[in-house]
Amino acid sequence: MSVFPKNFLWGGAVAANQCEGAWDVDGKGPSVPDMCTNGNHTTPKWVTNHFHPDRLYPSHEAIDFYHHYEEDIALFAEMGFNVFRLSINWTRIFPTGEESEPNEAGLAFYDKVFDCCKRHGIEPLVTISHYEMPYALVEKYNGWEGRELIGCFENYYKTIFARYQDKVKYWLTFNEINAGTMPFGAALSTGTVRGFDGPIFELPDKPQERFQALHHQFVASAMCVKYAHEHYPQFKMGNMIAFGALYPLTCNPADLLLAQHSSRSMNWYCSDVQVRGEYPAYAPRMWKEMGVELKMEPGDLELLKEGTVDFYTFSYYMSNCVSAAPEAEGISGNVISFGKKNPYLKASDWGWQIDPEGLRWALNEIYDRYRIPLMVVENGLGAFDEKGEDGMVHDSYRIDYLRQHIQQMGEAVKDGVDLMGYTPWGCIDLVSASGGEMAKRYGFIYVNKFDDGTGDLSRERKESFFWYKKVISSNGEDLD
Ligand code: BGP
Repeated sequence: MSVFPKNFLWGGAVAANQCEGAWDVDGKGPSVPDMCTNGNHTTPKWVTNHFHPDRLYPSHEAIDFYHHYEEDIALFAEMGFNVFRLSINWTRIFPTGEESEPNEAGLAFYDKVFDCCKRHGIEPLVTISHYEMPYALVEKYNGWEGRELIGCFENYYKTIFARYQDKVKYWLTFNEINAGTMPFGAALSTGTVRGFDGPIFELPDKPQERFQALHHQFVASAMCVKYAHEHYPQFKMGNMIAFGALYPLTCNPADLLLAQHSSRSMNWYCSDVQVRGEYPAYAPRMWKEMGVELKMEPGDLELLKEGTVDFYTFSYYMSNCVSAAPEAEGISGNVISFGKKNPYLKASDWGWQIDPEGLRWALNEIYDRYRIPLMVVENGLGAFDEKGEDGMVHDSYRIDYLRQHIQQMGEAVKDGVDLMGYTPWGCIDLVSASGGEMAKRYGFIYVNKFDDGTGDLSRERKESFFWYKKVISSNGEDLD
């Protein structure tokens, strides 16, 4: 007997900016990722303020989901997906974020995508803002640092809610909103990168800007949830957090306190606001120690209370250790791996420490804290894939990773966690968010597209495709 509920949502996840391409087609405007160059395993991507003619901008074509969505969704259906997490590209609907009328061609595209999902019996789960705000709003307001963004976002969600009210039921406001608590989040999430032109690692760390921007995102998210509850009672509104399981490296109480502090600032700060509807008790000291002074307007705190989410979603890839001892060995990796080496775990080629049991732990921690339904909306192994002699990618390493994580989700369900579904990341190969590369692949479906921009974009089933199909058809029981 499967431990997963009968109506469990099984599927996969993508983001518009990482898969669609067609960056300037049918009236779309440039977004922040459209201004980012490619990078690779060792060289960071750049965030640019103008196009460098000698550089490659991977979002411009990506895997061209814009023109391949029918084929791709048919492949998802073949695996048995009953949910597909995708995002709407804000700049297809409002190219600069401030038009008075939406771009009809952009709206029509998502009509076609949602209709296609429906034909295949797939429920869309839509992220309203997944790392792709209009670049024009960066230039004008320094992204979400500007309070004006709340109004721009309001026009955007009201437009898409009205248009897709009969096609979409599950919505997430901001992807990995807690990215804004970390320096790289300035480029990925808060858009506080006005004028910056350089490697993502060299972004200046400006907590004041990021935390002010986060406040605006919290208010915008709460307004959006409140509006949805009032006008579209059939909608289910979720948040989305990049959950990093953080362990004290040793039993030294100093490590324990540091782990608690880091987990608050990275994991709980944003979801405490979005689920409980208020800033946590530890927030004022955190702001003070970072030199942050938040500007709030009357009514903001009430709004946060009125716009709490119905379900909590998160990405989970790895765990990390923290240590108060500066000499403890760190882990190498890219922009979002940090912390200390866990001697009990192995890491991916990108330094992400693989920890399936950490997922069970995370699910229990989150559910104990909030007691609302949870969903794992990203999880997976970014790896170099090679085709075998038979022309197929035999990605047993990816199957192992996913199998172990699904087993641990099952344990969490047995522990009593209310888990709605699972959408592993990058169900079809796409551009990596942190590295801007194709070589870091997550998919069940291989896409012939490479870091130098070449490739005919053809799609091929990997071994994991057939494995995941079996997992879904057995409702998570058959993991062999
Ligand atoms: C999350 C993002 C995704 C995604 C994923 C994998 O942070 O929500 O957009 O890309 O991580 O990360 P990466 O692409 O850097 O491997």
